[in-house]
Amino acid sequence: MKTTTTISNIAEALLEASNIAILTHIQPDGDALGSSLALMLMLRRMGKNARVFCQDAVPASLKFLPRWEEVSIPDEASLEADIVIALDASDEGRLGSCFDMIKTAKKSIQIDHHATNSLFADYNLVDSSVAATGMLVFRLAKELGASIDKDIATYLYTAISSDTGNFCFPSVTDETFDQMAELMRAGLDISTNAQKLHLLKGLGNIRMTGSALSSLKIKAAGRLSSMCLLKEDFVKNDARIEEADGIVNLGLYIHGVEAAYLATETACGIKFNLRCLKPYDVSIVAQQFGGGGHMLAAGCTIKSSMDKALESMDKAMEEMLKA
Ligand SMILES: [Mn+2]
Repeated sequence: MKTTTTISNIAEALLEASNIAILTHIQPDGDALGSSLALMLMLRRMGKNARVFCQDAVPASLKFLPRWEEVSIPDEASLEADIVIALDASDEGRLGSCFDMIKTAKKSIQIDHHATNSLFADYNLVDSSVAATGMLVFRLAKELGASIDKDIATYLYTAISSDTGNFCFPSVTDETFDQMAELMRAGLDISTNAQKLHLLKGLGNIRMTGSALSSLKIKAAGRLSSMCLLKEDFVKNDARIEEADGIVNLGLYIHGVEAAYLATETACGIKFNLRCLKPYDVSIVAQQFGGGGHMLAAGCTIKSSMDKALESMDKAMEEMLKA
């Protein structure tokens, strides 16, 4: 039976276990890897055998985290664990190939902060009031009596800073800063880590940003911005498709703009990243073209020429802004 649990029950279970497998979600982000590596190191310092598993590789942008190379894909040895604990994964699908380890585990636990969590483990701690899974791992550290050192502080800072948009989202609370104060006392080098986490980009991303900005158009009386990237831009800039991630957000950082999109020419059609400010809802626009997402961030693909796709998208976004 699926049941909800508490931080103290999880701490108790972990203290009794010797072999612990920590799992996190596909396409791991700062919260996923920061939370997982923090828990791994705490448990190892207590003499436990703890490992971190993830279906996908650590992205280059997070390779500043100590021990990132110890994150592995599920293997034979991973099935020996007394406890399998998933972090920051909202549902079975998000765990990818790691979900098999939940299915075969002697005991499975999860800690997460997504309101939509499907409670897939035997014991589930889901608290959507916190900004990051890292904040729940911090509470767990207190419960375990684990001391927080500089590396654990780096991991938890990465988790919390990633999921709060560097402490800008409405999910930030006084507890966020209480935890941060303790991380600072543990020796966190906030400026070096903030630079690595939020400022440093790959050369391909910077060049693609230049190409996207040079295509910028302002429409709908200044309320809509659009950018587009062609296959030849990727070739010219020697950039991979994922190096265009995040560029769409720049379109919203203009006074007066309430909605923005980035159109990217791909092998399967014109891919659109859509963004807007409240009270608008770009997920409805994305759905009109067979895509989906969230209210303020969504995406879809239109199978047509760039010109036709841009025309359809301009019309749909302008309709949204009229409503
Ligand atoms: Mn998260």
